[in-house]
Amino acid sequence: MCKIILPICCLLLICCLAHPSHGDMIILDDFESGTLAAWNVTGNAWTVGGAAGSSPTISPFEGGFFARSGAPNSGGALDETNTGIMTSPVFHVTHDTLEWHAVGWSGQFGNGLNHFQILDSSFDELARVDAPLSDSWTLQSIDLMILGLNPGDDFYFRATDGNDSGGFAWIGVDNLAFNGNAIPEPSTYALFSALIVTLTLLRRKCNT
Ligand SMILES: [Ca+2]
Ligand SMILES: [Ca+2]
Repeated sequence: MCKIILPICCLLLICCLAHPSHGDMIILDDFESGTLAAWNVTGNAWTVGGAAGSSPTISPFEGGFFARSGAPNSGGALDETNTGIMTSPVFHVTHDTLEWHAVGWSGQFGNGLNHFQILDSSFDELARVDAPLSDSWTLQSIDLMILGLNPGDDFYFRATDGNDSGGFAWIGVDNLAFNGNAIPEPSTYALFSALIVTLTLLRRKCNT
């Protein structure tokens, strides 16, 4: 019996330990699908595009596409006067850090109208990050644990363009991702503990 149960327990233990570790990046959306079909979009600002149609040229941070609310000095669907909100599908906390690359403006000196938010499962705001006020991509990072979220909790990411001015009135986002430390759900810790206890008892029994 020991020859069967001991290897099984060891295998399960290895599976627990194989959980993603520090430094793993889990991309939630890099917008390479070319659409916002998975997102809830209101208003007329948000589209997914590439480098074309803007001056200065804003290229995606990664790949061929990023989400943008208008584009600098463009018209029509990419006009900076457009406003709107895009809200992510529900995400579940698996890492302690959420990060994304942001670009764009909210007035030349910052007026808070264009911003990013982390929302809880009831769509209440947990954190707000203003537009970076730059044509260059800027890494944004938030510790989800500090916001009071726990492993497995639902949350949403929202990008809002509320600025209808003719200039310095657009933002963009690319590579929304988990990073930092993986944080297993409580059930994983419970399984890990149970396996340690079982292995210890089995080793004692098998050695007698
Ligand atoms: Ca991309
Ligand atoms: Ca705008």
